[in-house]
Amino acid sequence: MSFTRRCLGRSVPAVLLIVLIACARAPRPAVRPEPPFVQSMRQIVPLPASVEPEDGDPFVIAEGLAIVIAPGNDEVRGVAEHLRDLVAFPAQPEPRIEAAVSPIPDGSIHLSLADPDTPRAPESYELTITSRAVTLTAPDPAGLFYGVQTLRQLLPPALEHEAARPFELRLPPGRVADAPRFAWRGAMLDVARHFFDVHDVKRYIDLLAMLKMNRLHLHLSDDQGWRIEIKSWPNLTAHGAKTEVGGGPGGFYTQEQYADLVAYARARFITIVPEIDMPGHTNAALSSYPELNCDGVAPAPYTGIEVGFSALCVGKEVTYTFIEDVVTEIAALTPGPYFHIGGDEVKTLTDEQYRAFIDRVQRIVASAGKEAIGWDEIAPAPLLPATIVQHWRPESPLTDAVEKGARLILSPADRIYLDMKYDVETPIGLNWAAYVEVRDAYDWDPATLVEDVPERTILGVEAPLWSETIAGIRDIEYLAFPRMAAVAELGWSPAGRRDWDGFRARLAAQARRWAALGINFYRSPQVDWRH
Ligand code: TNX
Repeated sequence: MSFTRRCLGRSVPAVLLIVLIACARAPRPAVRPEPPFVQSMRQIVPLPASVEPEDGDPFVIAEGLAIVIAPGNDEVRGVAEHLRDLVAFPAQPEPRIEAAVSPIPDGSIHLSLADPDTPRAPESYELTITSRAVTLTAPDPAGLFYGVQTLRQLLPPALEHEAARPFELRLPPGRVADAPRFAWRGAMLDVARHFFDVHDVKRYIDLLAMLKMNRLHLHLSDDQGWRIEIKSWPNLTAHGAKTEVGGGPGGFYTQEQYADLVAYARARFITIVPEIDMPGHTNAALSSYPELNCDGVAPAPYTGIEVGFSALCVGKEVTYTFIEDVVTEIAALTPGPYFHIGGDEVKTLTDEQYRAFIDRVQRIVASAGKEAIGWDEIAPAPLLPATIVQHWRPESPLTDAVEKGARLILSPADRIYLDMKYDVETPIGLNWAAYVEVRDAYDWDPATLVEDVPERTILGVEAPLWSETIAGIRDIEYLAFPRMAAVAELGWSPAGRRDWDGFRARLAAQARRWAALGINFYRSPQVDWRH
């Protein structure tokens, strides 16, 4: 029997076989190189404050491209290198980075810090593209970095493939003037319920940076595992890191690895916010050190997903020695100004005990030179002026926090908890707060979410990704994308300019780039991904 018949089965009629064989032998059309393709300026996510596309010729990135910068600023050079790596053609000379020359030579990309005497919003940028040159100006290196992220979305998606690119890179002419709405555009990753290694966290950082996000909050401890080396309390990792939900091997970051993550994020203008959750969510610590328990008996490690059963012994002095050591060691590795103390879901303490504990721990954090952040349960406790409250429970009252002058981060669980399933079919995730489709994540306004909370008290938004049900970067990507793009836009774009239909269309235009990057994103039926 012929190969074709064996493969297709005995019942294939002979006529059909002839047609199939003829087609297989027909000469193929010559492979044509991809035509030079120019992206639209109207597809940028998050939506810029102002976009003015122009008619005219594109800017062509040719061999020998120069990226021109003012000398003497390492962060600006870092941004130029990031851009160079993005546009470098494999197997061709790298674009040059040159010290500023005047006038700017034709065919170059010019990055410059704006004159400090002209006031501009922090992290803002202005980008002008003509067929002659690209100029990007910002008041700070972060703004330049965000301008480069905009440039990235104006380059062909195929650029993201690591293979050689046989076509020119073209940028559409026009002007973008842009600035973020909120200072806090955050994501939180729970590395405690399941552990994610340095490689996975760096990948997450790369994806956040692309969306102009600027905070990554790491939930470093919980009942199921302790994830950062503390040299003065070594059993936290020798014992407390070896578990995770479902009984997997767990893991932890050495202090060197944590410092490496902090530096990697910083080079992408992302501040790491470390969280040690307390007094609850502490079974891993309690299991590692019997003296932290009121009865002096260490509980067994925990690999389930219940919450609220554990608490540090708030009446013992050793508890505060422990906290001071932990906070001091982590603070020393963390250049960012924040330290998250958790404070959520404590079911075994009286209100009085809880409030006294939160009061004392904020002072420890302040002595280590950091501003404390806590989940919204801390609102009724005495708060230091610098303390930030993170809203998460859809019904939680925030008047307490606002009256005390606290700044707020908004993470409403029924809108931007990325561990919520999209719908009943979603194979991973939880649904205690809601099913959260892309539109639910996008279609609300931070300024009107909670009554009587003025916009000036809102630092911004943050999307937590709890990891009870997820185990690797593919799961992270599936739950985070596309909803992270919605969160980025809530945090970045002016309220009056954005709407669901516009977002939906711009989101669809991201699909090719995300696919080229290998992102395992959820193809929500709410978005027409073919565009
Ligand atoms: C609530 S949000 C928690 C977490 C869980 C999460 C699951 C918060 C402060 N506490 O401990 O992982 O729900 O969605």
